[in-house]
Amino acid sequence: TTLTLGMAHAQSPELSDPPEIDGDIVGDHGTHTLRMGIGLSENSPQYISSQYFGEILEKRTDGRITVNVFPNSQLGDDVQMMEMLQTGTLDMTYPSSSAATGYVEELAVFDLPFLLPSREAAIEVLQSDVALELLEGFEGSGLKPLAFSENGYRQLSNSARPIETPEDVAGLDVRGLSVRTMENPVHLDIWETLGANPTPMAFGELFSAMEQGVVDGQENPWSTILTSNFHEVQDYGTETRHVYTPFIMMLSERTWDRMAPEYQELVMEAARQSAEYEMQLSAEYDTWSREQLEERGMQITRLNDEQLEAFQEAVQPVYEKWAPRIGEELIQDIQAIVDGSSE
Ligand code: KDG
Repeated sequence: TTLTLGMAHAQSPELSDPPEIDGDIVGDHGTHTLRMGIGLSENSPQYISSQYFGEILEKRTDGRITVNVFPNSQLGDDVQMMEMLQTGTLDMTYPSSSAATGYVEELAVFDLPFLLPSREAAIEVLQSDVALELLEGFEGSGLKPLAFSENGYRQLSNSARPIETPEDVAGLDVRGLSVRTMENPVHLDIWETLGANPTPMAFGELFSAMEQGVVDGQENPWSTILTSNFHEVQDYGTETRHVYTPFIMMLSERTWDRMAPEYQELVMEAARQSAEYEMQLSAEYDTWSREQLEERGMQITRLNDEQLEAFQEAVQPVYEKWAPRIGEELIQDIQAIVDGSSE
């Protein structure tokens, strides 16, 4: 299929079809039209899987529950949309876990650099009791978390210069790279520790900030860089894979409380199925997006082991600073799962 990526057309990767929607039609407990706001574009795995979520609900309720997905941060940024869920002016949103640390501070564990060495380990962790217990931290916030899925491995892009080492980030004879980060204290710390000038900013403002040179660069997965057309304003990429960010699919508790138990059960099941599908799409998009970016002229640096170790070493102080606040035990629990998954 050909997807229109902003101005550029691109063949999407060979995407897996979503699983068949089977299961009985649930009983008639009234109708709900769920409004869902997300930050990424219509071409993103986040959007495609959110549409599938809506299809499951529509089919299994014979059209009594429908979902309208609003992409491209058009209803607000992650923090604003979570606040809209709390007041009941929006039914669903799908933020990065990094944007939700104001509600559950321990979610910042996922912002620790180089914590999750592989997608397999990341999926194990996200499906573990340790991760699910983190979601219990939303209790009483007005936000009902439904499922984790994959935003993915974050990569650095910029418009100033090729970046191969932490020294390139700091800029010994030129100023440090100005890098947009999510509004998250650990991410700010990572880039400060690397000698950059970090600027926290909502995702929806990022393209124009790069276009106007307000920031030199940003960091997001390749599929986000491609499907948000960042390559139009970014010449250089570096495959740092410095953080693996989860998404959290969430529902307003006010909406949840208005639903019959049978609908609630179906929403949880549909969220789990669509999150699983999103993780599959995100994996299928990852390498393909990097190749597409190179085809569109982005000069991408693939770090060798020595260069990667230099970045891992340079950000070690971030662990020392944040581990006590996030919780040493939680970090050890996650690392135990990571070590177990590599056996
Ligand atoms: O819907 C998710 C986006 O709004 C955002 O969280 C994506 O990783 C992201 C970023 O850099 O803000």
